[in-house]
Amino acid sequence: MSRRPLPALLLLVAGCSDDTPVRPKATPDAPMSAPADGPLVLDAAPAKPDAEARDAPPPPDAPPAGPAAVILNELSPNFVAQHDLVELLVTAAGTTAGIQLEQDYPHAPSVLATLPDVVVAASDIIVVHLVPQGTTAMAETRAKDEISTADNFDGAWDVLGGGDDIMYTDVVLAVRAAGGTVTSAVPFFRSDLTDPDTLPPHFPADVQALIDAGLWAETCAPAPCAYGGNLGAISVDWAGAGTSADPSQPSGASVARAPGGRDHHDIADWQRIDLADVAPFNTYGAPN
Ligand SMILES: [Ca+2]
Ligand SMILES: [Ca+2]
Ligand SMILES: [Ca+2]
Repeated sequence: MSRRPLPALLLLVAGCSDDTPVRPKATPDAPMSAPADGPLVLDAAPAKPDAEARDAPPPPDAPPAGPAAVILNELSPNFVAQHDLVELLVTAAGTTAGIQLEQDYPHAPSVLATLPDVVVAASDIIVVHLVPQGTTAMAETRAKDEISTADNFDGAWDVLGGGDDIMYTDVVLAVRAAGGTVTSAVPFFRSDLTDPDTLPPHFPADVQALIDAGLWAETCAPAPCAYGGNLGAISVDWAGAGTSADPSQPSGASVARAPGGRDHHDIADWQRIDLADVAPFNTYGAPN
């Protein structure tokens, strides 16, 4: 009885040995079928189409449900008739609903603008028109080039701010997320203000508060911050900011973040206003 299965095993062994050479044949056949399957790979795509079908809905249909994040990107606090502009750079896609731009943070924050529900993409640019009455600026919610007026920027989302402008002095501007948290704040400084009577008394403490909160990565010396110290060296000097949006004229000089959206929370994030520079003196509505 046991002898019969033995020959069977031998046959199997023999078969295996016969298959061994078959393997190399299979390997060569693989490449043979590969080119032929090339197009089939595209057909194998039936699996891909499904994947695409899954991905298809998200991009077009699913607007980023979460809140967007923005940082100050370019501005001038000294426009004629208080029609100040504030350019924001989107750092995280989503909706801008409820994001607020404030000044005098944190001792007495006042809202300059509350952004509407606009779904933006990362790297998008938003231009907030403060004190828009008297200008041709109109708000957009569907596309950056939705409305064309003399004051709208085709390359940016135009948003209308409130009736207050930015004080051209030493002041902290902040961005508050819809959830209530201040996500970004920058201390701006006028190096041309020397009369003690013109210096905003709360500014030094505001800057110290930013540093203590981790919103500004500079250090006052001596600490805490005071006008007698290095306040002017660790704040963003916007002395010389222009009075118009004309990019070809010195009157259109803006204070702008470094190209690429550098955001290390220090003065190196910002470019100094240099009126010796040739035009353009600002890049409102476009990358810096
Ligand atoms: Ca102003
Ligand atoms: Ca626009
Ligand atoms: Ca710009």
